[in-house]
Amino acid sequence: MTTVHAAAYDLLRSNGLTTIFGNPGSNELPFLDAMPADFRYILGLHEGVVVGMADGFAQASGQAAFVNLHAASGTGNAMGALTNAWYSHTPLVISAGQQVRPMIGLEAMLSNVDAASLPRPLVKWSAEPAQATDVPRALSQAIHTSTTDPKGPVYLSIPYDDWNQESGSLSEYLSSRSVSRAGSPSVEQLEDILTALGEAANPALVFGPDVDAVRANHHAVRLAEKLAAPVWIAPSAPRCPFPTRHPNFRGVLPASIAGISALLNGHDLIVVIGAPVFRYHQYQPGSYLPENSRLIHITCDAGEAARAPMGDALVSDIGQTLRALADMIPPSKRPPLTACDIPPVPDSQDDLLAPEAVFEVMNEVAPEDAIYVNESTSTVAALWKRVELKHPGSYYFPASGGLGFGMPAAVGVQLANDRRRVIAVIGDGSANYGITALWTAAQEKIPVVFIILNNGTYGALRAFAKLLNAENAAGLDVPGIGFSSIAEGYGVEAHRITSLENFKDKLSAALQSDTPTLLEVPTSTTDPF
Ligand code: TZD
Ligand code: CA
Repeated sequence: MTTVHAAAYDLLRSNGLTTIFGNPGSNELPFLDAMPADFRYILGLHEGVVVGMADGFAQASGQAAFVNLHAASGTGNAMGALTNAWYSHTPLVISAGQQVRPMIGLEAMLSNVDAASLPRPLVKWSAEPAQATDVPRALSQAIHTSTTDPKGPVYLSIPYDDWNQESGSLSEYLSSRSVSRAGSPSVEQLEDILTALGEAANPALVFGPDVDAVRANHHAVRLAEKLAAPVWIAPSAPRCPFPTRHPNFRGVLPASIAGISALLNGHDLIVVIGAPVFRYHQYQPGSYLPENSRLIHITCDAGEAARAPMGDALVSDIGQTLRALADMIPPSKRPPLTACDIPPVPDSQDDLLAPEAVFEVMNEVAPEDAIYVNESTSTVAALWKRVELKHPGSYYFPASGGLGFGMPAAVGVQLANDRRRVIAVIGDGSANYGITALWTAAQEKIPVVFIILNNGTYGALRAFAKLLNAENAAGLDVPGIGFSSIAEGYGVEAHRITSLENFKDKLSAALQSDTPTLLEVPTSTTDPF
C-alpha cells in the first residue's frame, strides 16, 4: 500500500521541492517523521523567518519553495511575511499541520478552525482536503496553482491522522503530471504596441520585478538600446530588472502619483513591463499621467491589469513579449543616451558613517556579481544610486514593504546560490523583525554578510512624520540595541565598525569567509525623499 505520506513526498520530489522550510509542532511530527534522505529540512526559529527564507530561496532559484508551519499560530506568525510573497509573485507552497480529524470540531488544542480562511487574502488558493485520500491531489493542485502565472503563495491544511492512511488510486497519476501555460501575444497585439513605440516621439520604458523574475533583463536592454529610450524602474522596487550603470538607466521612479507624472513629463508614450501601474507609497495627489501621454501596460497578472487606474493593458508572458518586442522593433534614429552622474558622497560625521560612503566602499569591495538584499528603509534611494546592480537576480527588497523579509530572505537567496555572495543591508529597526535568521545562517553555515546600518531610529518614519505633519509621533527611536552581541549570541561572527577603513577591511574578510558575518555600522541619518 502507498501511504499519503509516501505519495506526498513522491509528489514533492517530482516537482523539485526537496527543501522544506519549517518550524514544527505536534501536528507536523507525523509528516516530518521518516523524511526521505534526499530531502533537507531548514529550521527557522519563527514562522515569519521561515516564510522569509523560503521567499528568498524561491525568488533566487526561480522555483517554488515548500513550507511547513504549525497550525493556526504558526500561520498567524507568518502572515506578515505573506504580504511580501503575495506582491512579489513568489511561488510558495505552504502546508500547515492540523489536529486529527476527530478533534478539529471539538476545537482541541492546536485545531486550526476554518483553516482555509485563515491565510486569505494573501494566498491564491487555500484548502483543507475533505478526506485523507484527497491530500496528494490537493497538494498537486497547490503546487500547480502556485507556479502558474501570476505565481504566488498557496496554503494547504493537513490533519495529522491523514499521513498514515492509504493514499488511494487518486494519487497514481500525480507525480508525472505537468501544467504549463502559453502567454504569447497575438500578431495584432504585438503590432499595436510596435506601432505605438514606432510613432512615439519620446517614449519611456518602465521595467518591474517580473522582468527580473523571468530573467528577461537582456531583452529589456535590447529593447531600450534599439529604441534609444530612457529606462526607469517601477516604484517601490523589489527587484532590479535593468543594469544600473547602463547609459539608458535613469533610476527608480518615485512612489507618488504626482511624482511620477512630474518625472515622466514630456514622454508621449510610457510602456510599463512586469510591474503594477503603479505601486505608490506616499500620497501626493496629482495627475496620474503627464499631459498628452499614453500608457501601455504589459503584465503577467490579470489583477494588476484590471485594477490599474489608467492605460491599456496586455496580460501576457513577460519574457516572450519582451523578447518579441526587442526582436521586432526597428532601431530608432534618436541619438544614444549617456549615463547619469553619481552625486558626491556627503562627509561622515565624527564616528557616524554616512550611508552613502558605506555603499561606495561596499560597491568597491564586493564582487561584481554580488547579490544585495536590502531592508534599510531610509537609504533605499542612496543604495540604488551608488551600488552597481549588473546581473539578473542582483537585488531583493520586501515587495509589500513588510519588514522582517531582509535577513531571512538573504539566507534563502544564499542557499539558492552557491557561486554568488549575498550581502544583506539591513536597518537597525528592520533587523529586529527577522533577527532569528542569524541562527539558521550560523547552523547551516550560510555565508551571508549582514550589514546593519545602526542610526538608532526608524529613519524612514521620521521622514514620513515630517511629510504628514506628525513630527511628535510616539515610538520612532530604537536606541540601545547591540547587534554584534546579539549576533554572537546566535553563533554569528560579528564586528562593530569604527571607521570606513575598518569597514573595508572587515567586509573584505567577511566576503572571504565560508560562514556568516555581521557588521554593525554606526551611521548618520539620511533623507529618503
Ligand atoms: N512593521 C512592519 C512589519 N513593517 C513595516 N513597514 C513597519 C512596521 C513600519 N516601518 C516602515 O515602513 S519603515 C520603518 C518602519 C518601522 C523603519 C525601519 O527602520 P530601519 O531603517 O532602521 O530599518 P531606516 O533607514 O532607519 O528607516
Ligand atoms: Ca534605522
